[in-house]
Amino acid sequence: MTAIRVIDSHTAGEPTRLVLEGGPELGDGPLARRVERFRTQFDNYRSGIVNEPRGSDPLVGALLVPPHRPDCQLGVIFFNNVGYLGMCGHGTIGLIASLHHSGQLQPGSIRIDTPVGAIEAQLAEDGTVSVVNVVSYRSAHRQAVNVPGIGTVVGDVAWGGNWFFLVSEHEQTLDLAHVEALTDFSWRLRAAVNAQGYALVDHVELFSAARIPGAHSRNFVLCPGKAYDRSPCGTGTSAKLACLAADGKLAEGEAWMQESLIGSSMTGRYRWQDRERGAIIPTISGTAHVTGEATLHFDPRDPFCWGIRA
Ligand code: PYC
Repeated sequence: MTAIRVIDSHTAGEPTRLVLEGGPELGDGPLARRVERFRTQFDNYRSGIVNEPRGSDPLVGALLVPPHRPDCQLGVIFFNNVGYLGMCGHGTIGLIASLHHSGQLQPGSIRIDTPVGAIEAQLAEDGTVSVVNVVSYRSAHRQAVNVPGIGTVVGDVAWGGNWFFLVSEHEQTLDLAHVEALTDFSWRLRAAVNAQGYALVDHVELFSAARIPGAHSRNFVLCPGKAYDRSPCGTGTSAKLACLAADGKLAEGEAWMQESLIGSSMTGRYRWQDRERGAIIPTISGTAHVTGEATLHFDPRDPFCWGIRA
């Protein structure tokens, strides 16, 4: 019987399951290549760890692996209910809080290899985690997308470690009572964005006015597996920072507090990597709380041993 040791946490409401022991052996080489091995040879592990009956749709898994880049101390591959993520901001904050909880990490800085580049995480004495993310940028500005049954929606395409379509002009109400309508709108929008030439976009991010004190904006982020992000989404906030920087709406070093649909928050800042090209290096800060430690059992006699798949 396969046994996998995990630590569960949540970052601003969004859950992360860190695999400490018993995960698939992906060999060596660049992490982008190891994700392909995960996808093609061990996808049952992904599904068994995060899908029901052990997990849930919003749960993001984090597999610790040896780093490939020589300047990194750790490597991580993030995955969700339908596939794999390039990077995950809330997941990195959860990973650091979990390693601290288990006594494997003390306050300070650590460089982490991911499939989309090296990141740096800093754990402060008060438990705040700051993640210096991969270079982020906007690749398309004010794209008009024709969404069947909805009409024209205008938004930006941006990279923050995952691909996002970011929309500020819409008539949706960003609160928990409207999750179904938000999900339906964003899901249809994503299909239209993909059909209109942006095939890689797998996250949709809607914005509205902030509600909590100090926040600059509230968001709703629909993830690739149709679950919405309970946190403000670290990679989504990085993409937002890239758009704000490109529009001259946020200065280098200035704080941007992003509020989520559930009223939790993360704070982002950026510095220019290449101002001409609109490339920024974002830093996202937040906190995570450990919610459990467990050994997951995978019984081959269990018909749902490797998760319930759509
Ligand atoms: O925080 O970057 C993030 C994230 C991506 C998907 C869910 N959370």
